[in-house]
Amino acid sequence: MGIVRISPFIAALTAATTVAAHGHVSHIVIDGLFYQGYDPTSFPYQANPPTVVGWATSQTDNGFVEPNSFANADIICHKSSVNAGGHAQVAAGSSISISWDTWPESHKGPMIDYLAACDGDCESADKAALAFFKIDEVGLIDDSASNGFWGSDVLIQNNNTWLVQIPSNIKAGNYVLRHETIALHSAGSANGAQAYPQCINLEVTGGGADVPAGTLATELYTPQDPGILVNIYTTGLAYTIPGPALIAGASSSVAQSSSAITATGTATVPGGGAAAPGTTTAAGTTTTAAAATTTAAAATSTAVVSTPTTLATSTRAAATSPTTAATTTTTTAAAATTTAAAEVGAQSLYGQCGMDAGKNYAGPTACAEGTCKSWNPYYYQCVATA
Ligand SMILES: *[C@@H]1O[C@H](CO)[C@@H](O)[C@H](O)[C@H]1NC(C)=O
Ligand SMILES: [Cu+2]
Repeated sequence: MGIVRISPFIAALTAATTVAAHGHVSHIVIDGLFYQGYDPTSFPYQANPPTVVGWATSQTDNGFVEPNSFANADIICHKSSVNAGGHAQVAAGSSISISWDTWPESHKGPMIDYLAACDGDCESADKAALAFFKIDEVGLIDDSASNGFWGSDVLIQNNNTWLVQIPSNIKAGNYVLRHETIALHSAGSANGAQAYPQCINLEVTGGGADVPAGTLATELYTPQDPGILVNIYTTGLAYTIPGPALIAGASSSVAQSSSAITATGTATVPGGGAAAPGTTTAAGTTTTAAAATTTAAAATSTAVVSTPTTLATSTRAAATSPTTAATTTTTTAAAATTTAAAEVGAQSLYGQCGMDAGKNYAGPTACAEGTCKSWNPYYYQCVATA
């Protein structure tokens, strides 16, 4: 039993449950291709919302699924979810960058990712039959930080972006990616945890032979799980991430970093072809290199494909067609990275640091405050010096 940490912020944190502060996955990036997600705050109001890779939900308030609903269908892919109309392709072994529009710091908790194989197209899969297997998880990283330093804090520090690797050993095919954070700021009370599942349709190419066993989403968690009913405002907390164990071949987490956007991909619809209505089909380029380290927006293109068999090639070819623009932007981004690395030699407390912190990490290496500590080969962090 831990000692209750003195925190003047608890009251404020508990009150900070205004719906405006919550978020959703706004987009994903795969190999530089930007794919729009489902925006629950605007698409439900549109007569003809775009076909995207993210599942539709009815939670227009960016809300959550409560533990009392963990055995109901809402826990699968959020409230009243409906299959996404399209999917994105990703090679097994590659990483997907998942961006939330925002995330409140008070909503601390684990980051968890699952995949479920679809029997056929994920666009028409029966969500109640999806069996999810876990491919990454990050819970409580450091209990010495005030109220703990969690997977959700890593998300926030990485520009509200989470990088997840698709295991290289799973069989090629169609999968629903179930990306989730569970906010634990009120989880000390029964039914106080908040699950925010977000689903994306993927077509995994390459891969191995593994067909991991999965768990129905309605059986992933119970309201009494030690990782669900838990008071995080204690010291000495040993947090148990809920859900099944990671599958063989999955790493608990890969180096978190931003992914440079080089082009806009379009959700591929079953039978081949780019999603048409509502999607951006601008042929022009919008070059806006971000000032900060690793992200640069670049060319916009629309993948147009004709047959299912040539999907991969066609999509990739179309995506890389604005060669000049992409090249130009890459140069700009590289320059920006160099500048940033040169001028930011100091990371703030709890920020990511370290020379070897990750192959993709290009941020500050030293700490302005605290000491740079290695949590794992991929994540170094500035922690308070004892
Ligand atoms: C952070 O994310 C926003 C929204 O996705 C993006 O516009 C911005 O360029 C990103 N910043 C960095 C430093 O990656
Ligand atoms: Cu909240």
